[in-house]
Amino acid sequence: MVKPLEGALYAAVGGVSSALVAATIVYPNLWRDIKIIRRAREPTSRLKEYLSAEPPVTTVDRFLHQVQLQPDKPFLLFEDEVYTYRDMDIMSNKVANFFRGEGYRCGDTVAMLIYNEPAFIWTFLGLAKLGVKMAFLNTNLRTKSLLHCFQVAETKTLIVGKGENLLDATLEILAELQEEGATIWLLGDKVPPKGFLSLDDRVKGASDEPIPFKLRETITANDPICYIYTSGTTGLPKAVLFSHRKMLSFSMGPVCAGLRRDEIMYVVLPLYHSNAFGMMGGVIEQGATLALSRKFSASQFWDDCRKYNASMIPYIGELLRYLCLQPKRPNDRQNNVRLAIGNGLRPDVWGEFQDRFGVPEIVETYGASEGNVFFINLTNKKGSIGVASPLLKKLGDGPVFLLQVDPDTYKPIRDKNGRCTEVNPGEPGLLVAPIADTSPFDGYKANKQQTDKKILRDVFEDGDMFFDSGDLLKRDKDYNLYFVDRLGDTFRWKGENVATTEVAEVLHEMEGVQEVNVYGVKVPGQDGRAGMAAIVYHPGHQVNLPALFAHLSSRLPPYARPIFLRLSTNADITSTFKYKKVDLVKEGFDPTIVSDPLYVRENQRKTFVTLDIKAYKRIVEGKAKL
Ligand SMILES: *[C@@H]1O[C@H](CO)[C@@H](O)[C@H](O)[C@H]1NC(C)=O
Ligand SMILES: CC(=O)N[C@H]1CO[C@H](CO)[C@@H](O)[C@@H]1O
Repeated sequence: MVKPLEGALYAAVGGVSSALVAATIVYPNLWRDIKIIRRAREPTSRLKEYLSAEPPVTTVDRFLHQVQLQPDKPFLLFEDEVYTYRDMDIMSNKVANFFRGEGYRCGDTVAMLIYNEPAFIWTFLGLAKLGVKMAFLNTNLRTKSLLHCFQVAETKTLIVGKGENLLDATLEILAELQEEGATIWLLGDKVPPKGFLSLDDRVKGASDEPIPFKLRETITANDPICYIYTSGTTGLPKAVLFSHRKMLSFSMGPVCAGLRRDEIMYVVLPLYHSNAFGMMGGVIEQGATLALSRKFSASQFWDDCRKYNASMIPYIGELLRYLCLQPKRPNDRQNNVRLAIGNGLRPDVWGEFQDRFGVPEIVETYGASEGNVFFINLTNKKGSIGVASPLLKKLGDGPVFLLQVDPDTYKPIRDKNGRCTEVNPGEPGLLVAPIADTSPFDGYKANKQQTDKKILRDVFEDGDMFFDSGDLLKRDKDYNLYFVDRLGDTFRWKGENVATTEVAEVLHEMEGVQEVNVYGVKVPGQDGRAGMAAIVYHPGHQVNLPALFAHLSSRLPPYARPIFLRLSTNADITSTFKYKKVDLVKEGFDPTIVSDPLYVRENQRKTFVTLDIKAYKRIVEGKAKL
């Protein structure tokens, strides 16, 4: 496990040696731990150095350092375009000078709604050169959720990237944005519709003079570099304060995994998520090259890896699974990818992926964008996300704990003194990490209530404070950690977190809906959970399934739209809802178990159709597209 660690403790390990040999007899995991320490030591002390400088060394400083060192080195490959470090520097200077002229200053915020494209990166770099923060809006969001994300950022500026969908999504909320007095910039050479201004023209004409450092010299390590949105345990997405400290620690992930200057990392995940954004930080940190795709295409993926000569690929679990589901091709193993790094890889895909595509190493990490824990598997334990051993703890890794939880309430179990208890090896427990100066929890912007909800107090003694990850993990007797599941009101589907309460809110807008309970059900052969909505209608109400389908499609991003419906007239499934959820989840979508009528989404026919035993079988056998 590697966290924002205290590097000095690692340095101490170098000198000790023979005494430790004796220690392996009593502590058999010693060599493993030493291997981890070796691999993490250098990046860890680098991180510490950056953070302790005043003002701290930030990602922008690291970028400028690389520009000086290797201006002509390609930094970004996108489709058939190549941008060197110098190109990106010039473009970002133009962006910065333009916004500077418009009066933007250190501490201001600009929202951006942009797919992966070069402009994402130079706009980010340009604004960061001024110390202006960005709010990265999720390009899947529409209407109320999108507007909400813009509003919490407390900005008056929105930059919209290329792509019809983004334009449409913005047009849908244009009136509300204008009411807030927002200026809306459009990227690309399209003539902007009424209400939008063209940014490219302005930026092209701007000066490319370097930006004086003093414009951002007041930045501290805990200031946000950007806001990244997460759908947490309740309702609408929350804006995570993604600090410079966190950006630098995330950047060290690929560094720990050995990313070299001469290597190319191929990123297909959206840059507005912390995962891909942090990876880009790693590329900058090492002065390597980033190959970027607008979006993920399973059939195109390996051709692109070959085209770019990529040697490192970030993933989320589902991504590697989709690659494995592609028809086999004779050139599957012809690629230069030596390492995949990411999170959420399930053990059943791990081996298959490595064998089929000949990828020698997988580095599994764990870390939520808002969390204060970050693990990285630097051992060799299939399926493990990292190690939290007593030795590593002593050497400066922040401690983490797995707590017993009540399966009905999803809350930690407290003993008669109100204290929590750790689980035994092999048992799933709630991951918590103490909140400290070196592992702060920055919380969510303008949402004290949600921030407080993620803090667990009086866990082992009065007044202590822990970050509540909301994730169930287990550890084996050798202190390897394994991800088990997300707890409570969110579940993962297609690599995104679905907030059940947000889906429920949208369903409640439909006429005739009396009660709703949204949860995720396990589907064999699929990662995460498929969304299911149990709905109770007012007595006598006729359900209009196509209308329900249309409503969900217009209000929710694709991954959040329920796959299954369970319609009931029996109001008492709601009276004890909280506890009932556990049973509902258990019953799943099996029509032989569930007595209420069940329906499944039919995207082609734009409605829900009856889920009978035949349809159920097709899904379980992996023959139906969900
Ligand atoms: C591909 O990248 C590797 C480094 O990962 C490098 O050694 C090799 O020369 C590159 N091949 C080509 C054709 O550029
Ligand atoms: C960096 C590292 O050692 N990663 C390992 C994580 O676990 C897998 C599964 O055994 C190994 O293949 C990786 O090498």
